[in-house]
Amino acid sequence: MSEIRHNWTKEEILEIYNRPLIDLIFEAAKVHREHNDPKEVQVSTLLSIKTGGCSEDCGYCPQAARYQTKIEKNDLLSVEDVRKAAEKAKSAGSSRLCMGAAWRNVKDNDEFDEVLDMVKAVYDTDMEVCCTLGMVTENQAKRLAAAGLYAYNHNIDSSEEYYKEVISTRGYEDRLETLSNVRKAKLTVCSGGIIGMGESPEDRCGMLLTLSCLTPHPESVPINGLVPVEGTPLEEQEIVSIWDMVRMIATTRIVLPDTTVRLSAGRTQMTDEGQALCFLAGAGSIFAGDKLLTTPNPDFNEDMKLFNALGLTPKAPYKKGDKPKVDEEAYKTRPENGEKIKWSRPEHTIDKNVEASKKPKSEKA
Ligand code: SAM
Ligand code: DTB
Ligand code: SF4
Repeated sequence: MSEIRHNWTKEEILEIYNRPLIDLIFEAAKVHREHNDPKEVQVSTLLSIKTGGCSEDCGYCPQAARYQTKIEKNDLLSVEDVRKAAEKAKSAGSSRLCMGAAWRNVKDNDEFDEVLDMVKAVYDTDMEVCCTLGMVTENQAKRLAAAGLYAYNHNIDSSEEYYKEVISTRGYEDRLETLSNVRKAKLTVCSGGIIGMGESPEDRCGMLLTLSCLTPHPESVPINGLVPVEGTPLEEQEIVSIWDMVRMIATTRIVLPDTTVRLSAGRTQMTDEGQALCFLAGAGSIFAGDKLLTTPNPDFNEDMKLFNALGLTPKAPYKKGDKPKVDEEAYKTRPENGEKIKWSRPEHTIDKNVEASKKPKSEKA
């Protein structure tokens, strides 16, 4: 059985990434089979509970308020709407609901209290519950855990060096601080990144190095192919090649053997055969449903056809970890003097992002 290592070097990871693809896939498939049942794939459904109007400047993101994108903005959904969406996702075969909010960070306010009730409502359907709400304090993470949250998604997105090229309104260390708060609350960690933003293989391997230094390793690592969205600074990026995607999935599989590698955004840009190679190379999870947060995703029935063709089955909830216990009093108690989120780079801006935010809508038609 391959060892779980926290002492990988960048050179070792790059050597794996650069292997002849045919050898890389074979090795990754071996590691995958040692640690997981390769016929089971965990299926998650995304639900955007608050869309658009975000104060951050993430260069890939259609939800940043400063870019002129064509998304439909929405205030926070109701608990009832979320419950219905969870039931629908569950009956379609999803075992996890991941709720996303276009927030820089969570605040100890009425909206967060509602999110906690949403977590409890989804928990009551027996699905695994995941949230991605931006930065959180330790207390906020603990309240989410007490409401029945199973996983928190907070991506590091790229290497520390390349992160600065894409986002200026927060630093890499801010992301790592949130991941540490999530761990302190005994939640499972979901953290990965995006390829196709113009980063180098060294950056991709740098991201995997950061993830491999986390103790324990994240339970899940989403690998997103950039979806270039009109109006964002990265709108003109070329779609990442399938070979790069397979290479990244396989390298992640080998470096983090016990982690669930999620083949995430970018699947509409891939063929069935390309996705099959990703499953062979160690992808153990997908986002299903015809929408990610704001961009399209393959139709659920198409995914099930692909599963049938490959002999894959959706994984049952809580197969890799115990169902959390809810503590109503703990999650309903708001702290009196909530801790403030720290911001490590308050003066920093990125030219590319500033330029994109100044472009008038008419230039984009
Ligand atoms: N606001 C929260 C945050 O930033 O953590 C949660 C939502 S945010 C949209 C979740 C993740 O989606 C980002 O960290 C990024 O990795 C991914 N993402 C956003 N836009 C994307 C795009 N155009 N293509 C691929 N992945 C994207
Ligand atoms: C993740 O790594 N990918 C998902 C989920 N975590 C939240 C989000 C992908 C978003 C793609 C762009 C959009 O649909 O807005
Ligand atoms: Fe906001 Fe998250 Fe989008 Fe960044 S990725 S702009 S934090 S919603």
